[in-house]
Amino acid sequence: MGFPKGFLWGGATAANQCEGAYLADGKGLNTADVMTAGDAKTQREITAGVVEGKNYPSHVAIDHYGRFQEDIALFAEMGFKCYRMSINWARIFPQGDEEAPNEAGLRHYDEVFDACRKYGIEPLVTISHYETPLGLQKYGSWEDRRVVDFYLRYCETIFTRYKGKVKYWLTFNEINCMSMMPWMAGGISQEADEQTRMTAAYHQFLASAKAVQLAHEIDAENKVGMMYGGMFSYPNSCDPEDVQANEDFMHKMLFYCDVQCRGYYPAYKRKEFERRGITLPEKEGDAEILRDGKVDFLSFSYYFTLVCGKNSQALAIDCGSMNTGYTNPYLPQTSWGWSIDPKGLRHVLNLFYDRYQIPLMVVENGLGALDTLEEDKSVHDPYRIEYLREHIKEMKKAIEIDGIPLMGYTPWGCIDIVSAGTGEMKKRYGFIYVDADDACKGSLERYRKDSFYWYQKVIASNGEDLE
Ligand code: BGP
Repeated sequence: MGFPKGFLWGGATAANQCEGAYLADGKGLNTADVMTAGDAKTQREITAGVVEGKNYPSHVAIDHYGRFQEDIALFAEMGFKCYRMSINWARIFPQGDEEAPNEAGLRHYDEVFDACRKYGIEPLVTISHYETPLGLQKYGSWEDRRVVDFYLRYCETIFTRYKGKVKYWLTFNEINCMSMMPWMAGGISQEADEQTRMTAAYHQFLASAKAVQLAHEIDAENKVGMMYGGMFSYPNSCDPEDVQANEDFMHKMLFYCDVQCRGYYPAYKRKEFERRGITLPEKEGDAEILRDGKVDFLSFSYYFTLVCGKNSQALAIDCGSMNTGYTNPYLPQTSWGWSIDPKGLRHVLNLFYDRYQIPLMVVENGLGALDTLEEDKSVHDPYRIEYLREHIKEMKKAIEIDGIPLMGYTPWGCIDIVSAGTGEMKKRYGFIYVDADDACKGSLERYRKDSFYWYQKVIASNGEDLE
């Protein structure tokens, strides 16, 4: 019983949140590079280009670009079987629309993947993780169908270059965030209307479906997944109106999974578009592309659950947090107001498996918290161990009791990195502490937290030893 042999225990990062070196070796600007740091009460600012004197966390981050050998050695010390990371698109195509790739960028990731494989760590590569090249703004980014072809040129380049080194891919990070954070999700204005956001999402679905087929053609070993940003809610009461309102909220999110796992737009979404006068830029042959480009597995992030009801607020992420107007009185919250709901993870695994009957992977989970670096450079984070332990217990039940085919688990921010939602370093997730403040200033030295040693035991025992 327990976790299957070969379960992909590991950890996750994203290039724009850890690499830094934002202009090194020919890299172009991406959407993250013009987002300033904010905090739990101050929205990150999106500037037109880089403005002198403002704090852009992606520019230095934790210098994973220069320190990846040391970092991957630490991941290997924990016993990682898998490292989820992203390729920074603008390192490979600096403007996004070049004919030829940037060799220096390709060489960097050759070295990263060689380092992983040296330790027997499987890379799990997010092709686009909130890092759309800023150069694509000249086309209106994902609103323009030509960006589909630029994305596929990028995919063909990396699928071919890293054939034999990488076989697990994710097409877009949290693709459903196009509805709440279009700038991060695809370089679409935060003020864009629903028609624009749905047009951009449509093009990303096409791109994802074509990438799945291309990946299989280039290497039959390739497994390509989608990645859903964990928006899961419970109805505020058994009042049928609350139940319906919750269903409506979940439909707004789950349709992203329906399209990529079933291969077509669900009827409830088509009807909504009719009511709202939203039209999709569908062309001859598109339906077959979506049908033939279904993903091999579904991956998702899971941090919290929400509550929705008949008086829910509009769908909106505010300073990195989703506020529906309701909170769950049965659940504690983190310092950033995210509910802590381990049992919800088993519920969600069953929701997805019941809906799609394909393998699943939890590629983000973790506790963002204020950690303290002690005089002796130790970090005591029992709260993080507790959070992860309880979620791992629920994954185990999903496997043992519900028969869910769970592929792996890559907790988020396996090393302290920049928060996407707030741009802070102080919201720490890592098993490894990084000496950097919110301006990414500090020694950048790495220190093992107590959770580092705990997770090492979890992996060594294949999830049996959780104490
Ligand atoms: C998800 C992103 C990750 C990561 C995570 C944690 O939305 O996929 O990039 O940032 O959220 O959120 P935050 O960093 O805002 O605490």
